[in-house]
This record gives sequence, C-alpha cells and structure tokens, in this order.
Amino acid sequence: MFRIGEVDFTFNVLYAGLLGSKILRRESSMLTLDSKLRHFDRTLNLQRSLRRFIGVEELDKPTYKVKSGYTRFNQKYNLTIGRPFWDEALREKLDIQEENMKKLAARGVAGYTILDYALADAAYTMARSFGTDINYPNSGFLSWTPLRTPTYRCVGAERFEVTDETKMSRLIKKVAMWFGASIVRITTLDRRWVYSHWYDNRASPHRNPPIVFSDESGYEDYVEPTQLEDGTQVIPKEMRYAISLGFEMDYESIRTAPTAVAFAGTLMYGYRTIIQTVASLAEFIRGLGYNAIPSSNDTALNVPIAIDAGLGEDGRIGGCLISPEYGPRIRLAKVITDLPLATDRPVTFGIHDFCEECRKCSRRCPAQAIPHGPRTVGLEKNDVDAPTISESVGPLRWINNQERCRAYFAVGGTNCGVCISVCPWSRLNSTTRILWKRLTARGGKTLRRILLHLDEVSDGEEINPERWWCNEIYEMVRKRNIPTV
Ligand code: B12
Ligand code: SF4
Ligand code: SF4
Repeated sequence: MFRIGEVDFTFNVLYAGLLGSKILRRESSMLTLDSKLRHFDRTLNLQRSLRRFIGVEELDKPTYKVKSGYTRFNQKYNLTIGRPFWDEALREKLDIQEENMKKLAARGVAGYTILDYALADAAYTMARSFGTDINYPNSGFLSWTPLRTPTYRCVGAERFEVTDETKMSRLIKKVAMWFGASIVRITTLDRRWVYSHWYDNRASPHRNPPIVFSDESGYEDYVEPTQLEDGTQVIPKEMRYAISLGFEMDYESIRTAPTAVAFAGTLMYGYRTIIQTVASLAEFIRGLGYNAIPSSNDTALNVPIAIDAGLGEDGRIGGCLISPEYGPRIRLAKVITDLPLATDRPVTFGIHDFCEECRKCSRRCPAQAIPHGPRTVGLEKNDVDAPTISESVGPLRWINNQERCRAYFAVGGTNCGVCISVCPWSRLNSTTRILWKRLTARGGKTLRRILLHLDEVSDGEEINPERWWCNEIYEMVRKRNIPTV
C-alpha cells in the first residue's frame, strides 16, 4: 500500500477511477443538458458523491469575513453598466475598442476575424433582444412581473401549498437543471449583496434609482416585485430566498481565451442559457402562485450569493467563485423568490490555501489585474494598487484591479477570460483530474506544490481558434484579410 500523508493512494485511484468513469458515462447529464427530468435525481446524487469524494465540507457559515460598516454597492460604480457611461477618463481608455477590432479583423488575426466576432454577436442574441439586457433589472425576459397569465389562475386554482420545503427545493433544482442550469443551490437572501441602486443609461438623462425592500418606510404596501415611476425597484420582504444557479461554460471555446471565440463561449453557455433558465424558472414559480425575480448580472452580486448557497468559494481571481465541479469556468445567476424552500449550506474545499500557492491566474493575466499577495479588505493598498472606486470596501478577499481588466477588454473587443482558462480547477473532470482535485483539497502544502507542478506539465494546452473552427472558410477569411479597412 502506497500512502501520501493520511491519504490511501491505492483506494483513491480505484475510487476516482470508478467515480470518474461513472461521471464520464453520465457526461450528458452532468455536463450538458439532459432531456429527462427523472435523470436529474441521479445527477444531483452524482454531484453530491463527487463533492464528497473531493472533500468538500459543508459549513454553518461561509469562509469569508466582512468588516463591519459595509454598505450595499451602487451599480453606478461598476465597470459594465455604470462608470463607462459617466466617467470620461475611463471612457477614453475604452474608446480604443472599435479601432482595435477593425485592425485585428483586417489583419486576419486568428480569433479576431469577422467570423469570430459575428459568432460572439450572434451568441448574445437571446440576452439582448426584445428588451432583455443582462445588466438591467426588470428588462424583457428578466421581467419582475409574469410574462403571461400564471398557470394557477388559468386552471382556476389557489396557489400551490408547499407542505415539504425539502422536497420542493429538490424539485426546483431538477426543474432548473432541465431548463439549462448545471448546478443549483438555495440560500436565504442576504440583503447586503443587493445593489443599493441600479444604473439606467437608457433613460435621458441617465438615472440611478434605489432598490428597496417592502419593510422600508413608505413601501409597506407592495406585495409584488414592483418598478415605480421614478425607476425605484421594490422587493417584497417575503422574498427571502435566492436560488443560485451555475452554468458551465464550454471548455473548448474558453481555452481559446482571450479571443472572440472564448467571448462567444461565455455568451452562449453563459448568458444565453442564463436568460432561458431564469426566465423559465421564474414563470414556473409564478405559475404555482408565488413571486419570482429572474436575475442575470442585474439587481445583486452573484458571487457572494453563490458562496452563501455553497456553489463554491471565492478565489484569487477576485470576481470569480471557484466551484469544485468546474472551477471558475462557470457563470452565475439567481432567482429571488418567496416560494418556501429548504436552504443549502456554504462549503469549503481549501481553495484559499490552494490559491495562496498557485498564483497561475496572476502570472498569466495580460493586464496585471490579479494580485500576487494576500487577501485584503480594501482599506489598504496591495500590490496592484487596488482598490479603485469600482471595488467595494469591507469583504476580505483578493481585491483585483478591475479597471485594468476592463481596459484590457477594449484591447481585443472581447471579455478576455485568460484567468478562467488557465485555472487548474477549470479543467474537464477526467478521472485523473478528479483525483487531482481530491488530493489538492485535502493535501498539505508540499503535496499541493507537487500537484501544481503536475498541472503545469500535464494540461497546459491552449486551443487555437483555427483548430476550434476546423473549417476551410476560416482559413480563407484569414488569408484574404477580410474585411479590409
Ligand atoms: C461588473 C462586472 C465585471 C467588471 C469588474 C467588476 C467591477 N468592479 O466593476 C469587469 C467588466 C472588469 C469584469 C470582469 C470579469 N468578469 Co465580471 N462581472 C461583473 C458583474 C456584472 C457585476 C459585479 C459588480 O458589480 N462588481 C462591483 C464590485 C461589487 O466589485 P468588487 O467589490 O470587486 O466585488 C467583486 C468580488 O469581490 C465579488 N464580491 C462582491 N461582494 C463580495 C463579498 C464577499 C464576502 C466576497 C467573498 C466576494 C464578493 O463579486 C464582485 C464581482 O465583481 C458580475 C455579475 C454580478 N451581478 O455579480 C460579473 C461577474 C462577477 N463576472 C464574471 C466573470 C467570469 C468575469 C471575467 C472572468 C470575464 C469573463 N471572461 O467572463 C472577468 C474576471 C475579472 C476578475 N479579475 O475578477 C462572472 C463570475 C462567475 C464566477 N465564476 O464567479 C460574473 C458573476 C458574471 C456571471 N453572470 O457569471 N466583470
Ligand atoms: S479577464 Fe483577463 S484581464 Fe481580466 S483579470 Fe482575467 S486574465 Fe486579467
Ligand atoms: S489559477 Fe490558481 S490562484 Fe488563480 S484562482 Fe485558480 S487556483 Fe486560484
């Protein structure tokens, strides 16, 4: 018998082999859509077994700490829908995007041709058509009110009475997976993570209305999610639950990061599926007679909500949750509801210790946006001169310089994603990778270093966009330098 520390190596190899082959056989339901609702019982069980095998521990409280005095973040300061619309100095840095895209496409640079950008644009269709926009609350498919007459009214019934919250939660998870989610867990909504205000650059002049709860003075009469005339969004106090949803982004396209193919992957396997899933899940809940707010990047912060629900933990890539199943290669969304549900617990699998050693994302980030040093609360400077006004102050975490990251998006007209592509936890769940995860989560410092080294030498291959497309037209577009400017 060969032993590494406390770990029985022979047993591990055998168990990982069995679990790995089972997961690979069940890949259709574990990693992609499955058409049969009953299969999701097995998927949920398999996810639980995988977590147990890796060594994911359930906790009473999440592993993060938040300094007292933390105040809710105003979306006006974020770098997607807020600051670029009112901060001229930042705008200048981002304005290079269009010119850069033209130059790259004209030179036929792989991953930045007209085909690559067209693919990304097309993959975005569901998430930004018919009034839907992933960044605005209550827009299009993200409507805060039912899109059609709720089923319970159509069938002339009272609202569906929930007598067993645990069974209801399992049902909701299965339905959400059927609609498109890869992983679903439930938490009580912590109001700290709801934006204090949302930003509306469609209004003229732009406006920055508050998001309030119905137990705040003056809003007591609202029993349904409501948008007031001045844009104020009211969430009824009874909407205490957040269904946190994770969406695996496909490995092949992400491995082409930072190209437009990777961008397309995040839009396709992230936002397209998010919109379809949260909108449908919200309609299902409304059909039973309850309120539901489907939400993508709008309304609240997805990462701390997902940590509370136990989807994973925060890691060195400051804006990303690392999940045991997919690492940071997962997009997040949520549905806020008053449907009575049983909640899940937060988890740990030692990612803070692992990120201390690893630093692969900080070494590879082309914008030097990810710190090499320890976690901070944003009150002191770390080695990438954060925080800026776009980072909240108070939660202990690896604070990234997101201004640098956002400015790098403008360089290639994509959303980069190199950090998620290179993270060892993003790799596909082969038998060896599952074993690697288990040893990494449970091992000590020395073992972690050995495993990190093994990751460097074994699985570092990035995918060339040319190989990704695998089509002669792509070669022709590159050689003929189409389009020209
Ligand atoms: C705006 C935004 C950005 C901005 C940066 C954030 C900013 N400061 O403006 C830009 C455009 C640069 C960006 C970049 C990226 N983003 Co982004 N981004 C968002 C968005 C839409 C809003 C977040 C926000 O308002 N941040 C402003 C303040 C709050 O930032 P902050 O204080 O630094 O807090 C961050 C983290 O510390 C964490 N957080 C917040 N509060 C707390 C509290 C505790 C206790 C902890 C532990 C963590 C935590 O969440 C925040 C995420 O920005 C979210 C969606 C959402 N609603 O959550 C996606 C989101 C966070 N991004 C995501 C991703 C994947 C990326 C990129 C990898 C790009 C890509 N290719 O997909 C990079 C990674 C950059 C990095 N180093 O982290 C995913 C993360 C998925 C995951 N696995 O967790 C999200 C959740 C989108 C989604 N729907 O899945 N992003
Ligand atoms: S998305 Fe790119 S620029 Fe932004 S932090 Fe990740 S690697 Fe750096
Ligand atoms: S690349 Fe390494 S340091 Fe960065 S998030 Fe992944 S595990 Fe942590």
